[in-house]
Parts: sequence; structure tokens; C-alpha cells
Amino acid sequence: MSRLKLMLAIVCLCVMPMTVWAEEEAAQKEAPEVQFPKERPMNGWVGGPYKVKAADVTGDEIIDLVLSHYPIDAVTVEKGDGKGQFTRLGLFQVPLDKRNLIEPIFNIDLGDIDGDGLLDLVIGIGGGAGVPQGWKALPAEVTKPYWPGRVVIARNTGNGKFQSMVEYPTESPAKGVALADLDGDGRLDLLYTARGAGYPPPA
Ligand SMILES: [Ca+2]
Ligand SMILES: [Ca+2]
Repeated sequence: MSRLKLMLAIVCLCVMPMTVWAEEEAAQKEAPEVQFPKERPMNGWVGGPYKVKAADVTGDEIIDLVLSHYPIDAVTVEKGDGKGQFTRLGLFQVPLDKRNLIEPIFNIDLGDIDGDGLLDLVIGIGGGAGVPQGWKALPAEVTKPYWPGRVVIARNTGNGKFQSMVEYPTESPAKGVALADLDGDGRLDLLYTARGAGYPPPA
């Protein structure tokens, strides 16, 4: 545990002016499927749905589920009907434009960041995908490029969809994320944890 350096950061989020989004896309007729890359090296990591949050993200005052899927960088929205039944409404994938590898999502949280009444999404995501086999025996300079992380904030655009707004880079995978008004100013603050620079250490 002594090698495990925990970093805690707090970022103040600016509350954007409330915006009325007049155009709402029509409900999807078919639920989107979660596509798992066939060629992606798994490195022993398996599994589907990983983290779950229960909250009303559609604005109809009925609890929905937001699921993160560990082997891929995707979040799905499962719309609740208030009777215990859920229907997949949307799928959000973290944009790949700033990286080449698909990375696992470690954690998610929800909060209305822009004050439009819809819960927005924060994601802790990090390296690991594509790490060479036997990485524990490799020197840090070889494995380090695989381990940066980021915290992604995505705006709820309605109808179970999210749009990436901003990313905060972290030196290692962002593990924990949370939204809370820490200083009581009525604006949500962002917290995240990361394992720390230099992880994993050389064997
Ligand atoms: Ca709902
Ligand atoms: Ca919002």
C-alpha cells in the first residue's frame, strides 16, 4: 500500500447559464446494443456492466439506471417505467479523439452541473487497454504511456443521451469520481481520486 499514492483533487465547476434546449431528438425505436471490440486484448479483464447509478436522468421523475461497462468506454441509460422494468434508451461512448486506446471506465457519478434540471455525468477513466502481456515485469518507462487517465464531464442532452463537454487529464487512471457542493455556494464541485504518477512501479 505504501506504493499506492492516492491523489485527491477538487475542481470548481462553473455553472453555465440555464439554456433551454428546444430541440429534443425523437425517441429511438431500437435500443442500442453495446458492442464489445472483438480484437481488443483483454489482459485478463472481463465483464460487462460494472458501475451502476439509480436516478432520474430523463426528467420524468421516474428512476432510471446509468450503467458503465468495464471492458469498453461506454455508459448506457436504462429508462425506468416505475414498475421495475427498464429499457435501454441511450449509449454514450467517451470520445477517442485524444487517445488511441479504448479504456475502461472505473467510476461514474451524476449531478446537474449546468442547472437545466437534468442530471449530467462525470466519468473516471484510465489506461490499461493494450498494456503488454507481462507488464508487471516491464520497466515503468515502457508501461507508463498506457496509464494516464482523465475525468470526463458529459452534459445530459435529454432522451438518455450525453455529450462530452470537458476532460481533465490525470497522470494515472482516475478511479473515483464524485460531485458535491463542498463549500455551500450552490455549485457542484468535482472530486476525483487517482492511483498516482508512476503506477505501476517497476518490478
Ligand atoms: Ca426517468
Ligand atoms: Ca444538467
